[in-house]
Amino acid sequence: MIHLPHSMSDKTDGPGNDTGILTKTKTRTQRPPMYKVMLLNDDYTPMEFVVHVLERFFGLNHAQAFEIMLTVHKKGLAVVGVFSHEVAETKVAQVMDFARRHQHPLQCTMEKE
Ligand code: TYC
Repeated sequence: MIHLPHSMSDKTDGPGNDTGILTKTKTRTQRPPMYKVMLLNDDYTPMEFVVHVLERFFGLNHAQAFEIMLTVHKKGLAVVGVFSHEVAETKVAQVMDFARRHQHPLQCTMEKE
């Protein structure tokens, strides 16, 4: 009994051509694409508001949130997390809506990794 790697499967050579010979077909397991969610700097959104956003929507503790906020402030942007497409879209929408409701120009975007 020959043990096949997980990426190989046995199949017959097909309908109308079934000789009973088993052929080995290589398969590739696809991981779903992941998306970076980023915060962008601006001159008007208060630092405390950005820290609050990072705690509230990204589950960061106060020290982590403050550090990322400072990185955005100094460098212009920072990745705040990496998520599936659906989760990334939800985070971006939540942040954009929360910023708009508080009349801050804070921008949050996503980008394929
Ligand atoms: N630059 C803003 C200030 O000086 C603070 C800030 C940080 C704004 C991060 C947006 O994503 C941001 N008040």
